[in-house]
Amino acid sequence: MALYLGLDSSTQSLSAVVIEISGSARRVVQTRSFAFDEVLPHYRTRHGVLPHDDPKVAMSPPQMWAEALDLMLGQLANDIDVRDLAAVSGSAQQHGSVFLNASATQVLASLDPGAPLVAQIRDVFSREESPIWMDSSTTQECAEITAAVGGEAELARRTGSRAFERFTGPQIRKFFKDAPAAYAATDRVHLVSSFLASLLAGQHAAIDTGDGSGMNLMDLASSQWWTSAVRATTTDLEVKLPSLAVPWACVGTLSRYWQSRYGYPAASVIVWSGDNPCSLIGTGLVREGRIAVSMGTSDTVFGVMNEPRVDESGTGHVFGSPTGAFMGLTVFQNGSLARERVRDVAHMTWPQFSQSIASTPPTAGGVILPWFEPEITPNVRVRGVRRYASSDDGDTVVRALVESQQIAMMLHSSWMNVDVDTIHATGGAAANREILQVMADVFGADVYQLEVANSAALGAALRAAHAHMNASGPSVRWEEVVGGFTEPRASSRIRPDAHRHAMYREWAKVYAACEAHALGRGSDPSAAIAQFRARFRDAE
Ligand code: XUL
Repeated sequence: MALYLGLDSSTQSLSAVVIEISGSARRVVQTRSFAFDEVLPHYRTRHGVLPHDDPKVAMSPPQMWAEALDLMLGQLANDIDVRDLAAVSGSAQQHGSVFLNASATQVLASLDPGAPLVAQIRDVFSREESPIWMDSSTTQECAEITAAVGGEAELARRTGSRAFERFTGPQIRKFFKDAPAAYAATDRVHLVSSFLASLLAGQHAAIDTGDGSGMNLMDLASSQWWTSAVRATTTDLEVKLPSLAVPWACVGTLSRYWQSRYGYPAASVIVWSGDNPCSLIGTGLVREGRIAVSMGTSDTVFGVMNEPRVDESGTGHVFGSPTGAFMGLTVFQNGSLARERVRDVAHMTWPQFSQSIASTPPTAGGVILPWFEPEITPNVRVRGVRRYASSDDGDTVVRALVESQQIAMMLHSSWMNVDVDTIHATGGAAANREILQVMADVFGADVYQLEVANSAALGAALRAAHAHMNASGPSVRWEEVVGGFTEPRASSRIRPDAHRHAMYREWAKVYAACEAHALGRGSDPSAAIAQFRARFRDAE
């Protein structure tokens, strides 16, 4: 019997999933999760983030992540017999950075199993607080890096994304400018993922190409650091960056600390990755054509791409996929956030919200651009809801919102150029089958509800299994590894209605005209709306 451990260090919590794969037998052996605020209150974080006067600044204490890791591995060793653990890997929030001084190498290599981890690593940080993905304070640095590498399009083409405030390169540049002495005392700049892998292996771990592509520093095509971007970030960053590795690389074995303190074997430590690449595997997306739509606070659309196609509009991201191919990711800030606001204004319960969708004809409510908060996709910096051809009737407003959100997801993920046949829907709102019917009709694809609780931790466990099985025996395909863990229930399938899909293809053009108008890039869409109405008057 072989056990595989996947960890997920997210913004707010640490989760673990232990799976067993023996021949055709597959099962989840143990899951555990705890919130940083609750279990480690002495770090005084709120939802995992340190309070700060400047709303643009978002920092977390890296010692908290380390202490959580120690706690989790201790708990798991109590829960189950960990002697059969063959490999461990992990997932972490993307983009966040951990700055270590030169003492770290020696400290990592000689951790004493007799004392808690966190007490031993207190002095290895050249920066006590780590900037995380919610930080948006580096607009100036984004502009400087963009200009130095020859513009936005070039940066996106080479690294997979234009410069984003939360990406690691602009964050490193800000530290370099604001705290030159502390930057000079930095020996290694890790990502959250490679920092935690280093703690497990007792030596500096590599950054995988999936998380490396969230830095504005890696050349996607060659999977190497891109010298122009590295030099545009700081003068000497190349000597401070860890190496890059393929997503199935082994970065060491669990060090003596974990073995002697908790009884773990010398299991392989597989390079960690970002939460989005790991979720790709945890939701079973191992081939092009299948995408996932995750509907949480924000909505995200992601899927495998065989080629590193880049979003010309500059809002989507291309990351390396754990399969060795690529993944596209598009984030919509106003997801459940908007659904909840509309539901509250209409004084509805969720069942009533669903009933409104079911009882209202398609397109009857017009178009709603639900920018309750600044929107990432499309890029809208000043919040404000925009409505076209819509009434104040609660039912039609609900239908219009859900349709508009789905059309926005379809249009703004089309840069991935993936012929979508299957959608795996996850996140809280995926429980709502009326929303999923609109999704199926808009995309013209089968939609399945996916009931994976922690797709990033599961994805990390599956990555550990895949890497270990391929290194120790005949090669196994990804389908075989994820099989039995990530299939949605066949009975959850929702089929598209061909007639409604044809109608939405036309309505999507109306939506695009409204969006262009709202963004100041197009003329009044009234004529497009009237034309559509004339054509589909008798349709429903
Ligand atoms: C992706 C992103 C977030 C983080 C935190 O670009 O910023 O999804 O990975 O989950």
